[in-house]
Amino acid sequence: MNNVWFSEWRHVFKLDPDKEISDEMLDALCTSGTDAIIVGGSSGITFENTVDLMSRIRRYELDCALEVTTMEGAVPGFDGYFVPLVLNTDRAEWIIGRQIEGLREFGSFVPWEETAAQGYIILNEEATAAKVTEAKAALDEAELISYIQMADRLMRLPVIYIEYSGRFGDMNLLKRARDTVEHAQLFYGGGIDTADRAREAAALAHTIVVGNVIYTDFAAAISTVDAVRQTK
Ligand code: 1GP
Repeated sequence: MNNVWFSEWRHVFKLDPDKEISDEMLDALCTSGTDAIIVGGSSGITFENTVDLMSRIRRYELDCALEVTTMEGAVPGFDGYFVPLVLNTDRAEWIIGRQIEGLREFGSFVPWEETAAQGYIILNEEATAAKVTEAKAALDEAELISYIQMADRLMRLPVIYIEYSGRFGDMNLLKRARDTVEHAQLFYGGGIDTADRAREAAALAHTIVVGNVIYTDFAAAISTVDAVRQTK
């Protein structure tokens, strides 16, 4: 794994600009010991709600990165930027098409040192991102390994993101992904809603991403931080 701005991250909270979060909750998240906050979501992202959330998080001393998924939500001022490429879709617009459009518009403003592509492999067909991108989520083990080899060895993407958003994933597949990855930092996200699940996923992925449970069971979300701290 390369030494990049996110290479030390083990635990990350993902906050959705389209969802409400109180100052008290944001304070608890940002002082929980998590390594970073990623701002991102699949719908309802605007310049205004993204700037608003960024400026509230920036009061705290932790990394805050934006996952750029729309032109409207491309906001300057974050510590880092991720550009997702959805690998397991046949629709080229989600692999490089929209990213090219974004670069035509904003290419000269991109802080390249703090910007990284994420190779998304979406494995929950019910996830909004899977529906929007028409991801082929039902990959078997052999197919998954081919995607990992493509992303890790051929494309040399810095991040491979195993995405089960909304559902806890198949840890056997995650293990195969981990066994296959040689260069990329392996992110896992999806359905981490207890300390045990956080521990299980963090034992395999380099970085785990905790999202939805923040909005449904806040205490459980906070408990995932310590759980990851206890794993290597
Ligand atoms: C979503 O991977 C993240 O992009 C986290 O998933 O919301 O299911 O925790 P959850």
